[in-house]
Amino acid sequence: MNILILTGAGISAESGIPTFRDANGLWEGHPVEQVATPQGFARDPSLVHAFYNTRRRHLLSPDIRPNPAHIALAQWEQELLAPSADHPADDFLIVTQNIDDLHVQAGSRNVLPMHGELLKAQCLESGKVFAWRDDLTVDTPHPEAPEDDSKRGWLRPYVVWFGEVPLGLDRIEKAAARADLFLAIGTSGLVYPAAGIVQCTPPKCRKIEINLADTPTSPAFNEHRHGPAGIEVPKLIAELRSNSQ
Ligand code: BV8
Repeated sequence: MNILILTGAGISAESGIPTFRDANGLWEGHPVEQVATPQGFARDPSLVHAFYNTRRRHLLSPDIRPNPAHIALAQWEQELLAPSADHPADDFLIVTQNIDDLHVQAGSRNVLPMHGELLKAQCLESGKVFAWRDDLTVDTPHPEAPEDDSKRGWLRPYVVWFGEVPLGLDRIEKAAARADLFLAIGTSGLVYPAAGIVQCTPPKCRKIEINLADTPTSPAFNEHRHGPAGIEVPKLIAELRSNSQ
C-alpha cells in the first residue's frame, strides 16, 4: 500500500497558526502574493523579513503545538512502517505546503516540506541552508563569517516564494504516480503545482479530501470529509485501520 498525504494551512489551524485564507491572504495590507515573492524581497527586504520574523516567533511560542491531526498521522506512519506491522505500507509520504514544523514535532518522519521551512535560512550567495530560530534582518551577520560586515544581510528565509520552483517535485511526482491512497488535508487547492498533485495519482488511487468545505479541486476526489482536521483525520485513520484488519 503506497500512501501519499498532502497537507495545507488548514491542518495547522487548530494549533493556532492562521491560514492564508483566514488572514484573507494579506500581510500588513499587502497581498501575500506580493510579499512572498523574490520581487517583494528585492523591493523591500525589511518588510518581507518582518513577515517571516512574526510567523517564526509565533511558531516558536510554547502554546503552538501539534494538534490531534498531526499526531494521528505520525502514529499511523509509525504503525505502518514498523517492522512488525501486520499490513505494512510500502510507501508513506507527507508532502506539506506548510512551513511550520508541526508534522516533525508530532513525530512524522517522512515529511517533504515542498514550500520550504520557516526554521531555516538560506545564503543568497551560496544557497547554503542553515537551521534558524531567530529574527532575520538586512543586518544579520553571516553565520559563517560573523566578523565580515560585507556579508551582513546575505540570508533569506528558506521558503519557496510565488514564482519560485517548489522543493522535491520529482519525488512528489513519483509518489503520486504509484499512490494507492491520496489524502489532501486542509488545503484550499488554489496554489499550484501543489493543487495539481491529485491529478498525478492513478485512476485506481483512492482520493479523499478532508476540509471544512468543498474546494476548487474537490471534483478530483472520490470522497470528501467535511469537518475540522483535528476531528476528521483521527476518525478517518481509525476507519482505515479497522478496514485493513
Ligand atoms: C511555481 C511559502 C513555477 C511561503 C507558499 C503568476 C506568477 C508566478 C506564478 C504564478 C502566477 N500565477 C499562478 C502562478 C503559480 C503560483 C500559484 O499557484 N499562484 C496562485 C495564487 C494562483 N504558484 C507558484 O508560484 C509556485 N511556483 O509555480 O513555479 C514552476 C512550477 C513547477 C515547475 C516548474 C516551475 C510556488 C507556490 C509556493 C508559494 N509559497 N508558501 C509562505 O508560506 O509564506 S504558498 C502558501 O499559500 C502556502 O504554502 C500554501 O501553499 C498556500 C496556501 O494554501 P493552503 O495551504 O491551502 O492554505 P489556505 O489558507 O489557502 O487554505 C486553508 C484551507 O484549509 C482552506 O481550504 C480551509 O477551508 C481549510 N481549513 C481551515 N481550517 C481547517 C481547514 N481544514 C480542516 N480543518 C481545519 N481546522
